Amino acid sequence: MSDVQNAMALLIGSFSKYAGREGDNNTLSKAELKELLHNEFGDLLGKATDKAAVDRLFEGLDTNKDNSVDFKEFIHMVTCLTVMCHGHFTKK
Ligand SMILES: [Ca+2]
Ligand SMILES: [Ca+2]
Repeated sequence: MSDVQNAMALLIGSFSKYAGREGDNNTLSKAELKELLHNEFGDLLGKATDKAAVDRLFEGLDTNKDNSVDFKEFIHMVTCLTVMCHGHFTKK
């Protein structure tokens, strides 16, 4: 697999790992999202794992308001963060 294909597979695998912890295997509950943020994005998001911050982020990500974060909603956050990182690393 190419690096990009590998990255895609890793994202799908990571999402599934957390989504499968409770309730629906295909979506993240708030608790699952918190775990994922804490373990996978810890240093990148800084204090984003505070309860209030997780509540805000969860509501922002859950665009169809079904009280869970599906893969499409999750990948939107990853895309935004990746664009931010890219901007940071390419700053002159
Ligand atoms: Ca779940
Ligand atoms: Ca949702």
